[in-house]
Amino acid sequence: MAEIIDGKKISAQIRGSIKEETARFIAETGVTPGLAVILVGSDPASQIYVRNKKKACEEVGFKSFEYLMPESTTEEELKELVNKLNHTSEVHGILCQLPLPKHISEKAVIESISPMKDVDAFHPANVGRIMTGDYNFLPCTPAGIMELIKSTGVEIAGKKCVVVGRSNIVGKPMAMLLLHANGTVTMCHSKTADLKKECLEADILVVATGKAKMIKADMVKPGAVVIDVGMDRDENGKLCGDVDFDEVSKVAGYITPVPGGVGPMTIAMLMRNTYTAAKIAASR
Ligand code: L37
Repeated sequence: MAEIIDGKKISAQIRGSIKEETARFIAETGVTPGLAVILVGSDPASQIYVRNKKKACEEVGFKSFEYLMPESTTEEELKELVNKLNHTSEVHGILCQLPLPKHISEKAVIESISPMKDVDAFHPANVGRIMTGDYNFLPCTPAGIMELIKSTGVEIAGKKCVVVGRSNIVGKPMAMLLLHANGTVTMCHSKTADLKKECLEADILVVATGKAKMIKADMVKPGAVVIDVGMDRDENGKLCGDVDFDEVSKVAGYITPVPGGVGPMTIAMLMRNTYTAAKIAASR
C-alpha cells in the first residue's frame, strides 16, 4: 500500500512558517503583504478556489483585496482594473483566476499584469525566467508539487520523471522544474503513442490532464511517486483526481489524494509568492 502524501498538512506547515515570517516582516518594515484576487464570472470551482485563497491570506496575516466581476465584464474593463492594481502600493500580488470568459483574451490580461506583481508567474517575462532558472516566482501548482515530492525523501536527480499533460500552467513548467532538479523528464499528452508504456517507466509520475481516473494501476511502476493534479468529478459527481486512487494506491510507493493533495499546496505557494513580492517591493 502506498504512503499517502498529506498535502493539507504540509500546506498548513508552510503557511504556519509564512505567518511567522510575515509577523516579523511587518514589525520590521511596516509593510503588510497584500494580494488582489480577481474573479470574473461565476464558475463554481473558481469560486471555491478564490474563497480558499482569500481565507489563506487572512490566516497568514496578509491583506486581501477581492474583485468579483460579472461575466459581462469587457477585456478593457478588466485591463483597467489590473492597471489600477499595478499602481496600488498596498497590492504586492495580482492574481486573475483562470479560466476567463471566452470573450476576454487571457493572454492580453496576463500580459497587462506587472511582472513584479505576477504571483501566478504566468506573464511571459516570468515564464522566460523559469526557462533559464533565474526567477523570483514559480507557478504555484508546480512549485507545490516540488514540495510534495521533497516531503517523500525520494531524490529527483537521475530519476525517470513523466509528466502527463502539457498545459502552460502545470505540465510545461512542471517538466522544467523536474529538469532543473536533474530528473530525466518525459512529457506525455493526447498524441503520445503509448501512454501506458511511458507511465510504467516513471519513478515520479505527475498527472495533469483533467480526465477523471484515467491513470490505472497497470500504468504505474511499483513503488513510484504519483502526484495527481486533477480536480475532476466521477460518475456520481464526487470530487476525484486524474488517477484512480483506490487502484493505484495498491501499486505506488507514494500518492497524493484528491482533495487534500496538490490543491492546498497551490494555495501555500501563492502565499509564498505574495510574501516574496512584498519583500522585493519593500527592499527597493
Ligand atoms: N494560481 N491557480 C492559479 N491561478 C489560476 O488562474 N486557475 C488557477 C489556479 N488554479 C487553482 O486555483 N487551483 C486550485 C485547485 C484546487 C484548490 C485550490 C486551487 C483547492 O483548494 N482544492 C481543495 C479542495 C477544493 C474543493 O473542495 O473543491 C483540495 O483539497 O484539493
